[in-house]
Amino acid sequence: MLTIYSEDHRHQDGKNELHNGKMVPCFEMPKRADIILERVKTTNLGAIIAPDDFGIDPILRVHDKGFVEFMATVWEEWCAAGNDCEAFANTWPTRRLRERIPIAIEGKIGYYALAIETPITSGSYKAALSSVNVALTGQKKIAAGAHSAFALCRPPGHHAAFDQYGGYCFFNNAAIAAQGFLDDGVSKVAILDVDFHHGNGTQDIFYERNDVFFTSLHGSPDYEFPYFLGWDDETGRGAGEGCNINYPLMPGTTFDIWFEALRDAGKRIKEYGAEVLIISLGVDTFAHDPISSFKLQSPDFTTYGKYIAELGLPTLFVMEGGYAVEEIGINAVNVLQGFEEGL
Ligand code: Q9C
Ligand code: ZN
Repeated sequence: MLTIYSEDHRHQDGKNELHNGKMVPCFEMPKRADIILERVKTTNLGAIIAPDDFGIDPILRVHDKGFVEFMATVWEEWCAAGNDCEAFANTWPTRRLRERIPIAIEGKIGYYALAIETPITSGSYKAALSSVNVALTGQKKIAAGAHSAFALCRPPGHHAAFDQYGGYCFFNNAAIAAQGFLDDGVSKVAILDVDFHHGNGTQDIFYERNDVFFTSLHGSPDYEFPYFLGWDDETGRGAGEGCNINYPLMPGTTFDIWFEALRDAGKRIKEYGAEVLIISLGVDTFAHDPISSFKLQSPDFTTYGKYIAELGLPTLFVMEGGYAVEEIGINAVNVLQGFEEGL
């Protein structure tokens, strides 16, 4: 399987976040991509190529223009306002406040942020653009006839909504790739999100559409980030009714329960009639992930990769979360090797 990778991910390198009452180093760190790349190499998964540059037009197909402009300029405005730390929000348009975009950067960042844990730094925009290019390069390879590709995206993307960043995500790489397939002539795309967290951003982007089917297995929002979306009564709206399926699962969920939900999701993808599949590949379902609570073991990733291949669809793997850094390469590449075994 071909891997697409860019060194530019390094430009996103935040310092700290709050976890269990302590400031700790950001879980979403450059080493994550380094370890995955190393595993791709040591397992001889296949060729590794650098992405092409697609500019911002494909991003504007799924994200708000004002939001993309904000991402391009936030660091400069943050510094111009006299801040000398990483940029993060401290005020939000919560219930009964107005959703009007402030001029001052302190207000604007609250308007566009969905959470506080994702630091914006001088290199965030550059890293986010490179991650989009990685996903789109994989998408183009598949559009040109490849059966699969691995977009080693970093920073991740599935929490990024139409006009919001957060949850370590800036632009929604998987959603941009899905739109890329549609723009290249595919009529039905499925996105299967196996990250531990609900893919709220992807759901948001396609909620009222029937050309992209979105399904996500994740820790129940009663207990887990992003907390405010991801229940099983969210099934899509308008033309999109029936094209969104969530599997909220209890903390402590083991592989047998998880895999049963995955097989149900796979069945729904087949029923929908998808022509292409995108996997939002988070491996934070691993038992030893420091911020998650599912119980998958490393060999389980191979098992489910093999099942994904049995769906028989051209498949683009887009890297999302996974914070047990030492094992992230084994777990991610196990899915890809399982997929190749299942062909
Ligand atoms: N105490 C992805 O996996 N909250 N994002 C962490 C830790 C944010 C995860 C709380 C988790 C975001 C792509
Ligand atoms: Zn996650």
